[in-house]
Amino acid sequence: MTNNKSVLSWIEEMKELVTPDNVVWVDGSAEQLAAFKAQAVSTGEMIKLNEELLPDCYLHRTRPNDVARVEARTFICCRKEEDCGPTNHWMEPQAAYKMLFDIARGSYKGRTMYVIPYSMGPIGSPLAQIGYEVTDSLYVVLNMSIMTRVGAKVEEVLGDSENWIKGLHCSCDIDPEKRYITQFPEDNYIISVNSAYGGNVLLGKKCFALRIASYLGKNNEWMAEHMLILGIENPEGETKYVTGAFPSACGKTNLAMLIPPKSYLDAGYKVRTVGDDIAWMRKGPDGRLWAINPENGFFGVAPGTNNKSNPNALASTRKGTIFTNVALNLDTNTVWWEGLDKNPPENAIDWTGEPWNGKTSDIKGAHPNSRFTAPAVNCPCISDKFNDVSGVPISAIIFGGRRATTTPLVYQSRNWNNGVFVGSIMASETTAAATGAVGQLRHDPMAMLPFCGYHMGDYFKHWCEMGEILGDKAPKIFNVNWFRLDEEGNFMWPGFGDNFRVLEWILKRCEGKAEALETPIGYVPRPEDINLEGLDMDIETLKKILVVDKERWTAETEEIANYYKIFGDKLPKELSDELEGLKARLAAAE
Ligand code: GTP
Ligand code: SPV
Ligand code: MN
Repeated sequence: MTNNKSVLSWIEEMKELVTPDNVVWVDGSAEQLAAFKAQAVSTGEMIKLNEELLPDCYLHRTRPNDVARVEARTFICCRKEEDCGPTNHWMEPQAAYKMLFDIARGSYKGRTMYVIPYSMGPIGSPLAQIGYEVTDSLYVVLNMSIMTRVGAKVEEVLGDSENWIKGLHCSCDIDPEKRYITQFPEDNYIISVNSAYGGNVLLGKKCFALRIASYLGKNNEWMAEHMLILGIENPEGETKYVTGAFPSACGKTNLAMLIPPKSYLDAGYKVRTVGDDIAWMRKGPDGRLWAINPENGFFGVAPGTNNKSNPNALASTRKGTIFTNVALNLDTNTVWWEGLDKNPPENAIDWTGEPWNGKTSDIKGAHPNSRFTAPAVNCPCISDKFNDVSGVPISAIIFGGRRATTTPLVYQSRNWNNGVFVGSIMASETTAAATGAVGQLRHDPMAMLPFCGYHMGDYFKHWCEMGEILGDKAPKIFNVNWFRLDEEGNFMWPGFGDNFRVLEWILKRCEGKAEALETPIGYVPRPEDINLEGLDMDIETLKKILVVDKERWTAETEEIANYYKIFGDKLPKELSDELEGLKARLAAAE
């Protein structure tokens, strides 16, 4: 426990508000964690899985109405409504505090208040930030203990500083009508009530590391992004790092842990994972952009994860992992989800807690947004720079979405501002990671639509400013799309490990060693520039997914012009100029 006055006085305030029966300070020790797990098992909050097959692993089920982020109930509570912007929901801070404190008041009665001191980023990194989360959920405590660095060491580093983020979580009745996920960027404050689903309640993750941190970054020349970070080691032993921003459930975890095709492995290429969801980046002493992963674990999508699609992710979940909303195999006391293997259990319990026969049932055993919370140290390909306080230097930034048409497999932007434009016009089909319809195309600039803690127009401006700060040392910016469909609705690109073929072209472009065609949208590889060795794919299909279709892109520019209107005079001139440039190049094209 700390002597920090600002911490102690806030904890007192919280105690008076939520009136717990007792208070437990999370110290991060193995003994305390073991006791928490035993307690969660004794109350049924978690189910202990087969200790031989899945040592120290647990299953948890949330309420069926509480399985994903709720964007409609997520609010940015800044003083001026105009600072929140058209893509966020706003609540006036004083009114919000009152309403939320009314919901929170007395809600820990008969319960324990857990106080979690945590660090986002390696403890002691100049890029790391400290938070306190108060919660009445052991599930939250145990997940935070995997996803962040928790405990006494964090408090030592904080000392008596007032520079930390407040987070209050109250489970209440898990009432969806009273569910609110709120961030107060000007007060470094987060309040989340009536949910127990990861993205809504692991307050270090989206609430702090993206919404609050993006605001902090804007004011202090750094960036908090919804990005994976990976290292690619070439046969000469040099490692280059790239980041990638794809919307929720669009392939960050998969790309971050990919295994290159055999010919590359034989040649000596290796991929190393630094992060799978969030990157904090700032200019380093050498002028380049350096990134850290503020997290300490992976909160990954379970369905579709298997030994072929992502063996590294699967291996990461074999010990010390919490599974949420997957099926329970009663014969083996292990877990199962759609796409794990072709052998669903017959004697099982589905994610809602009902008996389930995977061979005969036509309902799903696992929720489409079921997740694993796995320690990063479990990952067979974790980078040796994972805990490096300086982070890693970034050579390329990759944007990407889920687009059945229009966007080619890969293209390179013309320069930094054009790259910011490419990020700003991202559109992607919605997924089960948030509540609401799935498969609907929507704009999701830089994959930050649900996560930007301030006005998206100011965010675009911040990106342009970072380009000025970095100058000619700025990473090159690319866009990818693994999700092009043919007429029958099949993916045209094999994806997963074969995405390495695209990464190779990207890195070569950064070094000036690969050819490309200049098109109106940017530089696209010629079909022969992508290595298809060992892949059962004909060059005609590749040609099709590299095409930049003038008519579709002309229609797209009209769509973008329309979308840009919502930003009003907050749209940076750099981006309206880029749009005009694209229109002109399309008009001049054959
Ligand atoms: P969040 O954790 O929600 O931010 O998601 P994420 O971006 O890390 O997504 P993840 O890597 O877990 O991918 C989610 C879904 O995309 C899974 O259903 C994958 O099977 C699918 N996916 C990932 N990579 C590819 C790919 O290269 N091709 C295809 N077709 N599907 C992919
Ligand atoms: C996402 O939805 O982008 C996630 C999962 O990474 S959550 O933590 O729920 O936000
Ligand atoms: Mn995410």
